[in-house]
Amino acid sequence: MNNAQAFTQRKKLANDPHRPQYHFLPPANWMNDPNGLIQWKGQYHLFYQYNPYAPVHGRIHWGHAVSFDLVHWTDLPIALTPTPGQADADGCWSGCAIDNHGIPTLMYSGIHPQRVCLATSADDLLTWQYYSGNPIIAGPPDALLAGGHFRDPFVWKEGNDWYMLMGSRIEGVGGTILLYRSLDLITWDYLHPLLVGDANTVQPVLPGVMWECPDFLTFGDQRVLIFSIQGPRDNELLHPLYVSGTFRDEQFLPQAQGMLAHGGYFYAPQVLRNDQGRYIMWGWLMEGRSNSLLAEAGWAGVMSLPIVVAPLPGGGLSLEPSPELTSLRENHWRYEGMELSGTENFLHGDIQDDRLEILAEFEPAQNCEFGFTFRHSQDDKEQTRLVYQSASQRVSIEREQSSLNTEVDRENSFVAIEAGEVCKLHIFLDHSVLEVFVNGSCYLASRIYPTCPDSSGLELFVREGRVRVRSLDIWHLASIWNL
Ligand code: DQQ
Repeated sequence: MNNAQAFTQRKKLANDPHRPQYHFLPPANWMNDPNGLIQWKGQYHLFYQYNPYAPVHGRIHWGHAVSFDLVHWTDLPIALTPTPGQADADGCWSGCAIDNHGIPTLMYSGIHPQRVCLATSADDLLTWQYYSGNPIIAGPPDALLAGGHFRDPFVWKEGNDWYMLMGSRIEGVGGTILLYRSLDLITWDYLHPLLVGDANTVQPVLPGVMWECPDFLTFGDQRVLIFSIQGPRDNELLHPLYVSGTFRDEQFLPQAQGMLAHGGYFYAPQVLRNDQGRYIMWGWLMEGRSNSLLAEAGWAGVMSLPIVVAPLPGGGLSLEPSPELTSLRENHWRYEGMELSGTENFLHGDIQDDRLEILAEFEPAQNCEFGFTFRHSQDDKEQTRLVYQSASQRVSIEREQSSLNTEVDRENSFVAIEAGEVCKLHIFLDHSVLEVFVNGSCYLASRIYPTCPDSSGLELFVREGRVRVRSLDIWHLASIWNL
């Protein structure tokens, strides 16, 4: 697909009220995982799992886009296409990009069976040549009984050695991430599992029957392993986890762990280390609506906002929206020092907007519940609430009234937060996407599909007790597409 065709597809879908306007998503049809994130000669390259022919997961290609600023993206030609008769004939599944002494190299998954493939570029990532010896690894080590699950290579270099992590499973035990080593990226030695889960665990410590999409971050001596978890039901995508620890003598010693994202829609993240050493993460925001609605819409899947990941003392992670996003800010409303109690809407000026950023610091009193409603219709029938509840120490997204359409998800979700004097919410609403950063360390994402043309109201409410608003900034955000 060339740029003019991509533009035509984007323009055709531009007026869909559910289609996000400042998130990356493909020109049309299906997208899932981010792949091969890399900064090359200053530009950010984003590849993604892509079915260019229909809004369903089919014969997967690698789509490709590029950005100078992490915010605005330009479509580039499809990078990888399944090649008949080759190891990736049925699909080019997830993988990574590396700089092999100046040669841009993709390592990705062929399927049926799952195996590792390699491609290189001689024109700064624009076109890709498949390695003639593909697959470079034909499948998981026999002894593991991985049931053929062996995908999503993540590769990095330490000294003279290349290391590779593979998503896999051990039958009857749980998910696992396998460790390999190589000197030339072509011949690989299997070492051992880097980490093994327990699918039968009562406490959800390291759950899941299959782990996919590994990534490994280095913060000095601290390492952070990231992967996404499949549940026991067929194709059940649960959520990504992180495990912090150390990596010595090719062994990973876990020290702390946590959920990378809450809400059930953010999956298969990858992290890019930019030239300044900053780690920036994107994940796939899944859809929450029926296949017939997706077919009608003609598109499925959105990339999350770029999220800056940094270490916290004790092994936790700080998660904040990338500061580059501030370039999207347009109309601004500001409130400060307000004491709120009672039942009115405290935002004056009747803000009607489905493309917003909100940055708010609250001082909640004991036993209070307050929050925002988004995409609120004039008759109150449609609305989505983001609620802070001090008694349960939760921030929830209440979706039961988010849409009058019964073919879309409307369950609630929440994240448990630590008690504190201040609750900081950083919220991004982009049509059907709602992303919330709580206190700089929790990230919650959801999807909403209101139906009424006037479902665009924003309100601030208190439904129990009282709260002080230290500061509240609201911006309308620009679209990133010139359509
Ligand atoms: N999706 C890809 C796989 C990956 C899974 C296929 C995660 O490579 O394991 O599109 O969403």
